[in-house]
Amino acid sequence: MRVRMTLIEKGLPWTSHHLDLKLKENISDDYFSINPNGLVPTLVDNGVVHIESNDIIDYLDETYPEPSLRPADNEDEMLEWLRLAASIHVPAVKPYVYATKMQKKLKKTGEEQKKYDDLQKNEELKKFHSKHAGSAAFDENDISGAVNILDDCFSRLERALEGREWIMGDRFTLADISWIPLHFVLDGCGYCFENYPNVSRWARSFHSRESYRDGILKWCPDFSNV
Ligand SMILES: N[C@@H](CCC(=O)N[C@@H](CS)C(=O)NCC(=O)O)C(=O)O
Repeated sequence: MRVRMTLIEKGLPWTSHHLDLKLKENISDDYFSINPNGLVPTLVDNGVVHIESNDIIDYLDETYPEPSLRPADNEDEMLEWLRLAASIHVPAVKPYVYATKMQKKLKKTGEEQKKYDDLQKNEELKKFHSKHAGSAAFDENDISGAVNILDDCFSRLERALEGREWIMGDRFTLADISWIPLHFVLDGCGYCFENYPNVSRWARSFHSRESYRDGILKWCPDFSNV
């Protein structure tokens, strides 16, 4: 979602190779040879492979500078928002999404699990996925642990958006692109945004952007229905 939004905002052409995670299309020798974590997205640009969505959007904005998706100053603060989004992915976002919605839909067969365990070398991801392997399951504790972290982050975002249209001020930047998919996905999983009026106003603003419609909704009209 982040990468598509960035490509659209910058008017860059790309070829999509969509992987269906429910069909475990990411669990293959071919895909792990491109992305050693077996995660989407991956960008191949001029024959060079790029992984990690927050790094990819930063790379795209550095490499194809116009129109710029950085603030005129205070770039460090913008990059801090990207780092924060990346840092909560495995500790909070994934557990919340799996515990509330996806674990049954993404359950691996014994054979798929074996293939995954052979291919996956990243210990953090191995540990994460072992929590819904076989008869194991994410539970209420996973949800409450995740919610504590998410509440901290969205309280921070709420303060940052006080009196601002976008996270960095007047200009729409990579900080917004980094956090929009989190809002979309978590909202679809039932995370409550009621206590965050500034975040809700920000969401109303990004809902009218072409990059949101074509980079997110076109591919996934409603995350609560996936
Ligand atoms: N830190 C990674 C996280 C990517 C990620 O977790 N992608 C999910 C889909 S949103 C995925 O590929 N899940 C499959 C899996 O966990 O095996 C990034 O931002 O690129």
